[in-house]
Amino acid sequence: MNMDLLPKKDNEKLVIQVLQELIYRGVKEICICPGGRNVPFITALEKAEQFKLYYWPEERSAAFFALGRSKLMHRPTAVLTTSGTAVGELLPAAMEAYYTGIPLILLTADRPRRFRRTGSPQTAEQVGIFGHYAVFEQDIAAGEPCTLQKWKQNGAAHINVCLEEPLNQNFSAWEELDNRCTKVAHQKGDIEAAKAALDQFVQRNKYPFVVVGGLSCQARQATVKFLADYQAPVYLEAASGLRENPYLRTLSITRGDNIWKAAEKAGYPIDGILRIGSIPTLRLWRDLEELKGRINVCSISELPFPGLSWGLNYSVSLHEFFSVYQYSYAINKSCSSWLKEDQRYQSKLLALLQEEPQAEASLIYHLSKQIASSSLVYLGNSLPIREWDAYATREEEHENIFANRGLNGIDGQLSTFLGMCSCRQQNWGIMGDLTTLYDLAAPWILEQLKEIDLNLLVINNGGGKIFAHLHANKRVQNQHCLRFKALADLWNMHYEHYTHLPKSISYGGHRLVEIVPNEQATMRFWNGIESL
Ligand SMILES: Cc1ncc(C[n+]2csc(CCOP(=O)(O)OP(=O)(O)O)c2C)c(N)n1
Repeated sequence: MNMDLLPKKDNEKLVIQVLQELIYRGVKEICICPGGRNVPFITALEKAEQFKLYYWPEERSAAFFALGRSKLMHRPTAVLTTSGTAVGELLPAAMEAYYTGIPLILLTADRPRRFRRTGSPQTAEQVGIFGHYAVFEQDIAAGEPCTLQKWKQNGAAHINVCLEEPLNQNFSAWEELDNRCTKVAHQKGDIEAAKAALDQFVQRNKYPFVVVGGLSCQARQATVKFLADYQAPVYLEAASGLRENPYLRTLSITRGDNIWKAAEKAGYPIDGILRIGSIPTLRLWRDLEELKGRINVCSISELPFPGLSWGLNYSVSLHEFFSVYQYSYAINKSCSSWLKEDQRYQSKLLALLQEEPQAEASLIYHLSKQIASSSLVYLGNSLPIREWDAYATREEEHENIFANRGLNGIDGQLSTFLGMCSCRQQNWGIMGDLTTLYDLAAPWILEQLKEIDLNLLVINNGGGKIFAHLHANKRVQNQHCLRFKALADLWNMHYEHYTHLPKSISYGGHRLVEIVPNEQATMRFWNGIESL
């Protein structure tokens, strides 16, 4: 049999069919992780003008980078792998995509089906490998149609493509591709049910408190209008883009710790929590878990997760919902003494931040003053996002704050940040040291992002300091004395190291800025905060 002719054509048709489907679904960028089995795709893509290509030697970072691209561009990005363990490396990003509803395409090359369960080289059970975390999956071989029509772009879609040998071949059929892209009909959710739930919430609760988590840009304006009408005290997380919103300043509670006690002391015993947007980082949200039956909770968000083992979530387009929701009740009880107390806390906090400039919180505060408000700021888990929420300046309106808060992982953070960087604005990523160590291969891509400037700030507090408050055993923190200059050198990044922040941190090119807080100052700061 002439091995060259038939399979060659089959692979060509199959690959082109899949790429055509990606174009229909709006994919414009593909992260290629080369291997043997995905050669037909690579050969085809090298000829294609329809896609921007990124080349990665490592799949986990590639998938998180693709997730960042999808977040930035509001369209799916694909990551292409070879067969075997390469496929498994995509799981963490798929998990994050699932909980944040970000569209991501996992395009995995596979060996032909007859090799399944044989233990034959580089043959894994790739179908079903992502379990829950592929909201759509298709396993295809030559002669079978590829369609993502049923995929709602609400998480990862897995396309597993079985390719026959020979894999090395030329492609001829590019001119046949159709460059049109189909529009996804985003589900609106049950707006009536959400209205009824919110009506009930506002009528029922005398002392409501609103927590706003991450919001899409589109949702913000209508949400602000509702909050300004509602006049309930509100905690605005940085990822909402509303933290410093001038229309909400007079309603905004800024102290995130001790909320229950502070409210009660000020004569405002919270009886209901209204959550808008993604699951909050705020401690209060975790406390709620224990308060079942004692507090009313209503969640309105774009995602289908209640974020508690109890309580209902109404999943709607926030823009559409708040554009039509008519608020027509009056809250009985004023929260002005709580707000006044909160303002007093703010002034004392500012004094403490000035007093301890080398404490970690103060470094974040000073950084936030230096970062232009138009910048994209990506906050790593876990202290950077919490510290920014609590201590960043409120004088600058930072609206472009991003993080991966689907599962709060410390993996893939640098890659997601790099995926979100663009030439449109300054790009600042703020990461913990273990978070940085987790994603050491991420800066691989910098060489392919030559035209983009960015500052990667590593807050090196010598381990997982988030655990300092939780565990007596210091080993839990994985303490270390590592410095990050070698990482900057490896990836040709400019390197700077600070214990005090200078008046202004340089920006331009690719920079790794290591910031080392003073442990004693941080301790003094914490003691100071507790006594405020
Ligand atoms: C993939 C993953 N593994 C483990 C954890 C648990 N975890 C949460 S925070 C943290 C330590 C983070 O340390 P670092 O990046 O230095 O940040 P810091 O706490 O000092 O701000 C760990 C291991 C996680 N969130 N994600």
